Amino acid sequence: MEVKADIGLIGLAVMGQNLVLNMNDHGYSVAVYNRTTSRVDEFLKGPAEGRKNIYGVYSIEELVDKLARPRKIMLMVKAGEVVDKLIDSLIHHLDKGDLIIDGGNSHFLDTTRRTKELDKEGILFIGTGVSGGEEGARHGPSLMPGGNPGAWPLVKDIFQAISARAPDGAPCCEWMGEDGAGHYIKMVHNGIEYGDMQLICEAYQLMKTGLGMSPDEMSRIFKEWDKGELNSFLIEITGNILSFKDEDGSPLVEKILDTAGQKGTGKWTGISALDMGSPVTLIVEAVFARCLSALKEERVKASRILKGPDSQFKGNPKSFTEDIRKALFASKLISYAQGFMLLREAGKEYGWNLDFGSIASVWRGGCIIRSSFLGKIKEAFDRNPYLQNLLLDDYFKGIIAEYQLSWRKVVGTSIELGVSVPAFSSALSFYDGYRSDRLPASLLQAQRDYFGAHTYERVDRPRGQFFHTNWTGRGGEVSSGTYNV
Ligand code: NBP
Repeated sequence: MEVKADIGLIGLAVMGQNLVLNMNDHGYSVAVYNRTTSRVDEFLKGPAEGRKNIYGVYSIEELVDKLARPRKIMLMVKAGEVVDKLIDSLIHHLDKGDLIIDGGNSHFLDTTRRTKELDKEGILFIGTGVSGGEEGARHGPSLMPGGNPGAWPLVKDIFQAISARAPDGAPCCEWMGEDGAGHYIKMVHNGIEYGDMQLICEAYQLMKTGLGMSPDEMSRIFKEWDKGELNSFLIEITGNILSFKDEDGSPLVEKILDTAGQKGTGKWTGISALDMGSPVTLIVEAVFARCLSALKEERVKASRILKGPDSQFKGNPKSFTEDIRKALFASKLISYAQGFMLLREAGKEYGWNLDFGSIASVWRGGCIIRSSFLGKIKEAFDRNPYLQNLLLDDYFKGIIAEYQLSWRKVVGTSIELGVSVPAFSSALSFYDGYRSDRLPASLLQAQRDYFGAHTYERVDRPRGQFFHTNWTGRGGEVSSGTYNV
């Protein structure tokens, strides 16, 4: 009898190839297919050479035929239309109960649509976040699967076997929730990654322009920070990047053009936050900081025209460096608090029963934002799964209380020096807004009612009663129900 493969994979680019090798390392047999079929041969003769149980196939029909039932087929292809086209060409060959998994960076609403459409055909669907890039795919990614819950038992063993392990040995892969939940959580992961990177860059900029430190000095500082509570993949690689030398022996980082690229998941996170009215200020600032960096020519021109203060710091550099570390940690905490606020809103909006401790747990290893800090977040949600906001957890509350003077000093000093720190400062502003029992929105509501008769609620009347005032004596008494500015 012909031997059948445990799982099929379509898309032998960098992610697909490495996932296949990873699955094979864990004893799974994999049938592999790629649109450009020469890539199948290149893979079999290259990275997969000498391995047993990796089978190259050259058509969709051959792939389907090679799989044990219920069939499991993972797509690792470019996100978007390609995924729909592949699903269309697959479903005619599949039987009820077979499973398609999309491991690309698909938009969560596409995943929700695909899950529902395929469910009608009796085909199971999973949209899974895969984080950790090439290295993660090869040796253990963080996996965030969501979709049709009936599909999870079919791949749980494979997925948990190939995923990264957290420091306590737990697999960095758990079922995230229905429909697009897995891809949503991966999107927020990427948004948080934008925030983490921007915060690190602001610390770097302050040390560089404010304190006049060399890349080697900064590298030592980041390596030192990596030994403490900031311990994380991104801090670690920043330490390595800063000490990396170009061929002529000078720091490579100084030769890299300061215009940041982006692929869109940070922007998607911001759009989702705006859609749901969730104040995820730090991630959005991080996206805008990349946009501002991209205006290189305009900035160079403006730098010759627009004047700022002297950017040289005059105080004690050693204690200010420690202040920067504390500002970075406190701001990071705000970023994660906002990220989990967004997840809570999304859970309500889309009807997902999200387990926040589990989300923090699967991010502890394999992915770009992996850090010791995520262990603390998991512990906070373990202590109280209904925790409304991470800032209210005793551990995090204590950190902010202890660090906020340094944080304020860093933001204030940056403003005095004219160093742009949008993430540090928006994090602090969010903190001050969140802890305010009265915001100037009272005045704002008055303005809205003044010019547009939008009405307001009063502190001395029950919620839900709306009032309109004829502010000028000229307007009428009619309030607006539709005109919203
Ligand atoms: P790419 O995103 O570069 O996609 C290349 C693959 O898509 C190739 O196998 C290509 O086949 C296939 N493909 C294309 Br393009 N159009 C196709 C079509 N019409 N029909 C069938 N196949 C088609 O590969 P990747 O960087 O390995 O990423 C794969 C997925 O994983 C993406 O969604 C990506 O966003 C996501 N992801 C990537 C990373 C990362 O670090 N790279 C990390 C996490 C997630 P061909 O060889 O015939 O052109």
